[in-house]
Amino acid sequence: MKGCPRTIDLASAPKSALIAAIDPAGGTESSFEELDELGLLLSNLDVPVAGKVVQKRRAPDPSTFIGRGKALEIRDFAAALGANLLAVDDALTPTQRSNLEKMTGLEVWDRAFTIMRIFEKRAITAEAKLQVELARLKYEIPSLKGLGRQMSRLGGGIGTRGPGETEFERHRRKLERRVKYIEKHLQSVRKMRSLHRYRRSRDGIRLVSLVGYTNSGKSTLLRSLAKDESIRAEDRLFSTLDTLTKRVSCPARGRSFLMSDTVGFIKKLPPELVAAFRATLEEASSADLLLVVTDASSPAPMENFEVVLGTLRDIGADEIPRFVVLNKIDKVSDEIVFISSGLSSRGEDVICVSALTKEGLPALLDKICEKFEETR
Ligand SMILES: Nc1nc2c(ncn2[C@@H]2O[C@H](COP(=O)(O)OP(=O)(O)OP(=O)(O)O)[C@@H](O)[C@H]2O)c(=O)[nH]1
Ligand SMILES: [Mg+2]
Repeated sequence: MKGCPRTIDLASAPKSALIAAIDPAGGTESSFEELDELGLLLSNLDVPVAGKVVQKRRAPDPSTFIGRGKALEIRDFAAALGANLLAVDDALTPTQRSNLEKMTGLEVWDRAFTIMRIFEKRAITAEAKLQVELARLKYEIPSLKGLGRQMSRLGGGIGTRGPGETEFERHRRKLERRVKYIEKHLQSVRKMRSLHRYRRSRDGIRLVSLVGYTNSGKSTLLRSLAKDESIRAEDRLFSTLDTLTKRVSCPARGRSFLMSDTVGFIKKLPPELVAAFRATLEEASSADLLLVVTDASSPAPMENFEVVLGTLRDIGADEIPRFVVLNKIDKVSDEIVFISSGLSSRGEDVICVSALTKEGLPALLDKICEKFEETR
């Protein structure tokens, strides 16, 4: 049933995708590059990209997003390439998605849905699974409301409810009950976490939180600093979905503190996911110090840093003292000076490291301890 929550069936996952975006500047080189990240998101779901489409438009078309003519072109392009999925690098309304599906004959995902599928694939713990389910329900319910209204027009006379509406309404109410149940459960997780934080702060234990773009090297940094090889770090997006806290020692100064790793950020992170992961993200927003881990070797480190700052603002963590940890310096050379001076000129305190080769880590540890000694 189109528009209903789509359960994940990896066996029937799309075989190849066309990716599309609109660009007010007119299908420029950079708008094609923008699509690279959507391609990377899809490759994390093992969906290869068959082709890219950029449509020059000042604003999205309210009913088809990309425009009717372009949608029909996409239908033919997909048939020629054998693609069976259209992924759009933006948020689609339920109407846009359903119209695009009808016009192209393809399954249609927007960027938020693509990101949620990766989260679904990565979620292992019960808490992560519940948080992803909550985000997915919140994302899907509005499209059911639209469909309920459409169905009520079929078969329903004046003042009566159509048979379709009754069915959709019943389904929607069931999903809303599930939302309430999950929210109640996550509320108790938040209370428990808040109690732990209260005890930690009462006992004078400092907490450093690692935040940053996905795949920037947060888990690798925690693994190196906490000297714990069991911490998983992988070259894939959203590897970490749960908060993991470890003790880190600074032998030179004879002190230690806690360091926590958490879920990574990305451009246009769906608000439903940010809201659902509140219990996890609160660990970052209650830290004494943030390390904003930034991948110096990524195609757009400054842009990624901006995205992270935006998300920190959304979760109320932008006022917490922070250092920018410019990571993966073993992979770059001249760019480091350029990026770090760009960040410093904005008033950021920058430290260059390689979490992998451990270059710069003693200086980072020292700087953290010095900061805590200043504010004792
Ligand atoms: N060359 C190099 N690779 C690094 C460095 N730090 C991390 N990596 C690699 O980058 C990839 C991602 O590292 P993670 O530590 O999993 O990144 P993350 O920020 O925790 O990613 P998510 O949990 O997915 O958000 C892995 O393949 C790491 O080996 C570094 O300093 N140098
Ligand atoms: Mg990680």
